[in-house]
Amino acid sequence: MNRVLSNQDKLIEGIVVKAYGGYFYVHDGLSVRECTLRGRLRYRKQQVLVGDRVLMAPVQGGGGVVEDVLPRCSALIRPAVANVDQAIIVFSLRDPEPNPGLLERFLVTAALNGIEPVICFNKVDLTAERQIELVSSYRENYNVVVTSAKTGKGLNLLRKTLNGKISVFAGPSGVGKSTILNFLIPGLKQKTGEVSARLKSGKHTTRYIELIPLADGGFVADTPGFSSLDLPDIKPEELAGLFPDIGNYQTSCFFTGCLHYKEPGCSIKEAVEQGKIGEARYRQYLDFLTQLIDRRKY
Ligand SMILES: Nc1nc2c(ncn2[C@@H]2O[C@H](COP(=O)(O)OP(=O)(O)O)[C@@H](O)[C@H]2O)c(=O)[nH]1
Ligand SMILES: [Mg+2]
Ligand SMILES: [Zn+2]
Repeated sequence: MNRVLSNQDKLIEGIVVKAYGGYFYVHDGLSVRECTLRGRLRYRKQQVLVGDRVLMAPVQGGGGVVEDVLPRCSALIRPAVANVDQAIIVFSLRDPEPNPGLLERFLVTAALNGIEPVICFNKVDLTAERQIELVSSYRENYNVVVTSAKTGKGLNLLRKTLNGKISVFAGPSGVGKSTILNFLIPGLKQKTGEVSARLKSGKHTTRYIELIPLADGGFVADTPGFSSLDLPDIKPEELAGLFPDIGNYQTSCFFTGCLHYKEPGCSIKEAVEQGKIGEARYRQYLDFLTQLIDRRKY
């Protein structure tokens, strides 16, 4: 079979790990090349983001030209990273105490962005008996890792979870995100134990996001993605699909616009009554649902 030779044959696939000063730094599995963009890419509405998988024409001397951007699987807005596979949502079991409402907002936000959430319960060295129940309740529906950045417990499992994927860390401040990242990425030296005064005052610091390659493959965004957040703008009828335990319970009332609230004969309410869907999760669902409905009234 005759194949038409073209420039495409010389292109190398890589991933943008940093964008800075008009250059795009592309990791091709072996090295990082400083690349410019082919002209037509510069004028696209959709910017090339860190995390984008690209086709690059290498240039002698180690540089390259980005010729094409491969289709994105996802794009986060803050931080602006494309193709994030998973969000490691870190909460400490103590100091500070976990805030389930905030955790649920992270989970729903990740689902909305098409990003797989992994819950990391840190500071297990400080844990009290009563929190074991909390951990196991999330285990039913989510990938959960229990860690201590102090004793090292669970961190190898966390490392395996990051393998081959693009991950961002998220979670409130003080839970141990930086300590964990420092452990996983030798030489990173993130500041720990202090709450940034600038972040507290609500100002955004200009920060260049960078993907750090992990020794076993995969990348971690060098800065925690988001630390506190509002419930995103979700259509009330789409909310149930973002709760895996409720959304996986695909039954007839999903096709009739049922909000699983006051509707008679709702099969989700039935499942809750029969103990097939956890009551706390259902209450959380109703709490978010009423917030979303209230928003639409104004
Ligand atoms: N006991 C205990 N302390 C931890 C653990 N992980 C982090 N810390 C401490 O918690 C504080 C906040 O950690 P930091 O990594 O800065 O949290 P971040 O705000 O989420 O980045 C620091 O004083 C850490 O030493 C842990 O697993 N156990
Ligand atoms: Mg930190
Ligand atoms: Zn229903």
